[in-house]
Amino acid sequence: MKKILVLGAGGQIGTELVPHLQKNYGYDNVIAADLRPEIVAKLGQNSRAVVMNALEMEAYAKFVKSEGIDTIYNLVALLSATGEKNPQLAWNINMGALLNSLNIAQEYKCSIFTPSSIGAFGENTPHYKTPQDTVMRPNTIYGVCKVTGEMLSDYYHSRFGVDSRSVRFPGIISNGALPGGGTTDYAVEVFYEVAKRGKYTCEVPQDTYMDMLYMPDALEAMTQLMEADPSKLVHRNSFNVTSMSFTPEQLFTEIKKRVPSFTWDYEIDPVKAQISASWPDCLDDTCAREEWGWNPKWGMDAVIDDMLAACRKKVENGEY
Ligand code: AKB
Repeated sequence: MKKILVLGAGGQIGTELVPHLQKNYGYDNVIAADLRPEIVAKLGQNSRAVVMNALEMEAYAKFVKSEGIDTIYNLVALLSATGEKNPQLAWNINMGALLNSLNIAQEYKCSIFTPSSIGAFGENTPHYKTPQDTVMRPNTIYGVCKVTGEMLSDYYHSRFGVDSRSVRFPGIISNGALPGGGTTDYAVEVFYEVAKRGKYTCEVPQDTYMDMLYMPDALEAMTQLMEADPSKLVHRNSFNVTSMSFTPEQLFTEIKKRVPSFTWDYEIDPVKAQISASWPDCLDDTCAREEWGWNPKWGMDAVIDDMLAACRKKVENGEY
């Protein structure tokens, strides 16, 4: 049986990954870790939870050893838009947490999952059906960290035998915890704002295509890849995965068909505009499908219906 540590468990992915892992591997076999005591207190209501700073190597290693951890999900990261506000901090946090995790994984023979991102690509990458193996010259510090992280994780696998695996996440749409500091966040925020105010101001240009995934598919991607037969994996760090691609204007138009009173406008954030223009319009995820059976279930229409219902409920319950 696995003994799993989720680092950065209080974020958008972690808050839903922890219960997903508990369901698959048992409540007692999953430990949620986060830097922020107030978040850990909240996580502790539904899981084993500890305060941990992934940059403090000694305490991190001691914990992994004492708990007999054999699988690490390293979700620690400053996202793309926040990263541009403080590139040095983004590098220190994103790479520090990854390097410590890889060294600990090597020492204690843990498997390790670290998400990469569409942010690993840049403006010179082919934007349509972006191949698995292609030009990777990102224009953000977040992307630089992701490409470096992919290469470092592959290096630890080939050099030290560490079982490192990863997917390149597009924007993840979810209704658990709000994302923070990403370029794709608009595709989550809009649902909350439709439910609360009936209107939304978008910072990403109206005609910018980006890939998206719904959280249930993102969770499946992580556990499915971590369970995949290693002999079938040609790639490891990292796989393209996607289930839909749309522009803000297309998303808002679809929402309006369901909520006729919904209105929106644009106040473009130049940083988000530049970042989103440099990212792929749509990925080719054939390798993930062929090597470990990636097969997402959620398309745009079903996601919109589900998000509208979930966010309405949140507003009714005073949770947003
Ligand atoms: C971001 O927008 O920074 C993230 C991502 C696509 O990696 N959601």
